[in-house]
Amino acid sequence: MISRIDMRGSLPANLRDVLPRAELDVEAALEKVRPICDDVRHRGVAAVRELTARFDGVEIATTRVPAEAIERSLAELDPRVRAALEESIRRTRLVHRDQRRADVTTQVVPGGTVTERWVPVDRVGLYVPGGRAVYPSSVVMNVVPAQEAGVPSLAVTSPAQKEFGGLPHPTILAACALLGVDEVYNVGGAQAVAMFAYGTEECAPATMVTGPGNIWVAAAKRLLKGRIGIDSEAGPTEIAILADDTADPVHVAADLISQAEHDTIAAAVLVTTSPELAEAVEKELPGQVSATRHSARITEALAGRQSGVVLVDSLDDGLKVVDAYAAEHLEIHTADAAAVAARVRNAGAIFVGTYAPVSLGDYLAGSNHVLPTGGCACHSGGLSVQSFLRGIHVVDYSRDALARAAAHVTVLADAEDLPAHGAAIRARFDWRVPQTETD
Ligand code: HSO
Ligand code: ZN
Repeated sequence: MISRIDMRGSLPANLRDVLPRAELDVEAALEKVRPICDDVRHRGVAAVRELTARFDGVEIATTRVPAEAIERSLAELDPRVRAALEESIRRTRLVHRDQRRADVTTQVVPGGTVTERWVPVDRVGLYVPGGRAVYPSSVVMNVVPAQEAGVPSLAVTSPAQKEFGGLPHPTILAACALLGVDEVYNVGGAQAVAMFAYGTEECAPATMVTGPGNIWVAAAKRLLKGRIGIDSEAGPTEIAILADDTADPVHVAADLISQAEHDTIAAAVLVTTSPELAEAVEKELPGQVSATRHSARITEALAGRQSGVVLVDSLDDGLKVVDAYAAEHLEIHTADAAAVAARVRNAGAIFVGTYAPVSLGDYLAGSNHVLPTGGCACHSGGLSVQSFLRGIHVVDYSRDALARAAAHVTVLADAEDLPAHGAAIRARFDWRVPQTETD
């Protein structure tokens, strides 16, 4: 059901290349997405409506979800789902509120300061997947950090669903209502990203778009970034588990399955020092898989070349492997899991020990579940308040402070053959370079 990769003996030099990983050909999708984005750019809402009919199979009269529909979804929401969403929002808000950075002023020289001022982007479009994956939890994970960053204008979009009369899934609308978001669109796919990038008659352009989506959303983000800010291009979800012989195979199997449930191309990777654990997990998987609803999808994900059980000689090697893999989610099931977790360098999020499974993080840990996939965790972090802020350097120098910098600036400007740069300083001092006093 899941393949094995034996790395005992010595680790391969090209670790990153030999580890199982899904290949998502976003480049190939770019060519298909380009005409879609151009169409939205030139024909606005008419194009969005036609594309929605073509790709989502539903005719929509308008792209903006009416306020009554949002309110109705909340009124009709199962009270248990409402309570769970409210607790998810509360915990996520607690964590993200603490992420807000203070502005920092550095006194560089007497009379010369640089302040880093954190300013939220003006307007964000938040993409929430629909279709097979309907994730109201992703509304929480996108909206809360944007709100805590102080973004003044915020819109959510999620694909039109045929069975809900062309509106997004009602639980998504209800989650928007709980978060106080009243600007919601029933648009999905590449056309949603283009709608936010260019704006339409019904939707003002946004400065940034965030949130996970399918390959078309990822391709549109890649195509339009620059025109619009983006978070990472989300790929299929991944779980890696680093385990030793203290791990419980029942938990390990359950957690691998839990993320394989997302997609036939989701990745589940176990890295272990214990051949006995590997065997026990392999034995445990089929029973748990067949007992669960989406067993066909999960079987495909576990059997795919993106998933596997990796055997290593030592925890040190295991750490090298998980660092090379840079998983979206990494669970640590070892003795002294916290100490092992502290040594990890690359992961979107780390889940420590038996009682912190990824599914807790997906909904209710307080952490964010929009995380880097495809190895991007070696250079990027997950969605956070910081994702919606820009640090603006505010430079404030007095006449004296500039005078004391003038000689160095002109020397460097001349060294770069940019004499007008130096002249801009001299213009303030009767076209002379003031003498630099040594402080
Ligand atoms: N594990 C997914 C997020 C999610 N899980 C939403 C359940 N719902 C990607 O981090
Ligand atoms: Zn999940």
